[in-house]
Amino acid sequence: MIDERARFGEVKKGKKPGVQSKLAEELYQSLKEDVLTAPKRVERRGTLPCAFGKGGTCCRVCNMGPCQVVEGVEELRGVCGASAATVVARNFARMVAAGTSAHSDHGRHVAKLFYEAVHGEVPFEVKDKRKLRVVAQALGVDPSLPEDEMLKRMADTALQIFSQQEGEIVLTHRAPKPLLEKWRKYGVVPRGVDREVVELIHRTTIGVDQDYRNILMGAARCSLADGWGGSMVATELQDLLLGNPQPIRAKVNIGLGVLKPDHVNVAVHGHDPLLADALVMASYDPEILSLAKKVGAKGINLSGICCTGNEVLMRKGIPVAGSFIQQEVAIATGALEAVVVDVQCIMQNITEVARHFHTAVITTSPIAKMEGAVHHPFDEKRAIDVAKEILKVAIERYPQRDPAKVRIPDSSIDVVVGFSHEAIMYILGGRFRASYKPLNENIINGKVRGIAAIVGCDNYRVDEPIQVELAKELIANNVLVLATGCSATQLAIAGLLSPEAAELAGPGLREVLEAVGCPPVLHMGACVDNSRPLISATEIVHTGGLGEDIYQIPAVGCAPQWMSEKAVAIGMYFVTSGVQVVFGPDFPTLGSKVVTDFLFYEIEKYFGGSWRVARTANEFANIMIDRIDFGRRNLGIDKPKPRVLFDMAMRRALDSARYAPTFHGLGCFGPHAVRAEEKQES
Ligand code: BF8
Repeated sequence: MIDERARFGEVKKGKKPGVQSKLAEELYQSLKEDVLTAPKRVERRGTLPCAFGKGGTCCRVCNMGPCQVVEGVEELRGVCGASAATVVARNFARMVAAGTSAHSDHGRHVAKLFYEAVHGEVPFEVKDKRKLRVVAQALGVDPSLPEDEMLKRMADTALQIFSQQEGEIVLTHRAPKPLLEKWRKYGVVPRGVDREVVELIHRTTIGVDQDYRNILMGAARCSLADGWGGSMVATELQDLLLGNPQPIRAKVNIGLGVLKPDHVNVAVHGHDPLLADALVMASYDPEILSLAKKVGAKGINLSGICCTGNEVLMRKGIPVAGSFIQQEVAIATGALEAVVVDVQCIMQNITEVARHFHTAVITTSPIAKMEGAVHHPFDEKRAIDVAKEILKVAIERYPQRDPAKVRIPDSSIDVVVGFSHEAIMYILGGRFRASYKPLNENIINGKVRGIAAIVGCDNYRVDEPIQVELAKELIANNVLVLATGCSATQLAIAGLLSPEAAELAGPGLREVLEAVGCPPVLHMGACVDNSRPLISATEIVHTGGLGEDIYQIPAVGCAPQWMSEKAVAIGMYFVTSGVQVVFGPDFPTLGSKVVTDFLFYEIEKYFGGSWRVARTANEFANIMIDRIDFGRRNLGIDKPKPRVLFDMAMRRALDSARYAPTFHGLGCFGPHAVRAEEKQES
């Protein structure tokens, strides 16, 4: 265990930590020696991360410590007697609570905005009327109510998901029934997001829950409040307010086309798409354009970083400049007038890099201020006005740009993004019969071996883009890849989000992709949108032929360079939903064998999912393909034989289930209802 931990953070000879690409290396090299960047900080720290902290065996929940504990050594328990298992489980659970709180505070913000929008208090309105009634049903609101009343009830229910003290978060009822019943049996159905987070923090304080299994089941419950609660609210209501992503062409990478030398360049960075959306609209405002022209620029050019970038990429086709580990290099181009940040994954160090350029770092959230930044609070009530004020700050910086410092490489990449779970239904199911049936059939007949989600962060302690090699290996083995977050950006930059990349796929997958013109890696959005693959998995189950529960689908997930606590919460809700999740290049419980065994093996008996750890792309691919093949064997679809998906009796049973107005999966209530709704719109 200790050896495994100690290997993390080692940088191979000739490699640079956190750089991961030639382009980033060149941009970093262009900086003066005295600019302290994150890769330099990794090198200058000169030490590997603390082995106790890494393995989860440092306890600092009281002032008798910090206690560094060692499993199996009686003298090296905590002062209070806490065992390594207790300490490791507590630390893991606290990561889940922190990650859940981050996604859910974001979700609450969106729910509050939705409430204000339907009560006419903010200038936002529902854009996606088609999805509206599906979400209403998922929230337990009667979709046949008059729209005004339905919207108000939806807003109340969405807020209640956070504040509810008892009962079950209603969105968990979207899960396949057998899974929901397991959650009920083991007492992990979340009651309300706030309650689960507060309780988990409480039970992991000094002298409360000391049974590692009980703590980890608490973490499971809290994580479900994230995936099937806070995150799902964020995704679904953002889709309603800002539009449901649909496949769209765009550009990524730090390069010409993403950044424009003759424009005022503004990067949006963080996670909240609301301000970014307003900035997009404000960038076309005649007053703003005329101000930009006055300072000699041709206009305003927006790009994105991290998950705010993914949000505007998915919905508007605004280019993404980079992932988490590219936030400094974007500034190092010398061509950014402003980086507008909201919340999460914004490194404190960007102000250090920005101060060597003319770039303004503009904070906009009252809960996320930074030293060295300009604070300009976002107010949804005057969204466009605030966005214009922010753009004016950027415009003022344009004349200060030093042409001698500008380096915009010629390296942008074309991508197709915007694969919401609904878009996948249309792309693979056909324009007039949105369905996962063709996907299921192709999994059953073996053309598509299975599905792998590559999600999560990139990490300055890692020296190679593991995701890219892994994705290539998976698609060559006929595995369809779904991606979100910074992993999606890495894969986009590697060119895997273009339909032409289908030629890298194995023959079966390639045939399916080329028939519909789809890339082999489907970008499903930001980290908070990991609720989308949950809904897709549920819909695959409901479509039929691949088991009755998510754990039976030949599907697997991974986060090869996880960095944030949010990734731990996401991983845990996937595991608790029945998915095997592979983390790398390390795992936060390796300091306790019993805790790790629980998470890697025992938990599978309860929910069907489990954790694994891998370090290289090869290790990831082996574990993930093995899991997919295991699923295929269990379903009896591992042999290449023609198979009839449904006989007529099954088909009739399925059709009657689909036409019944119950919620499941996407909350579909049958093609007739959708047609009626479309009629209404027209
Ligand atoms: O939420 S993938 S580095 S930006 S935590 Fe952060 Fe990780 Fe990127 Fe989005 Ni997610």
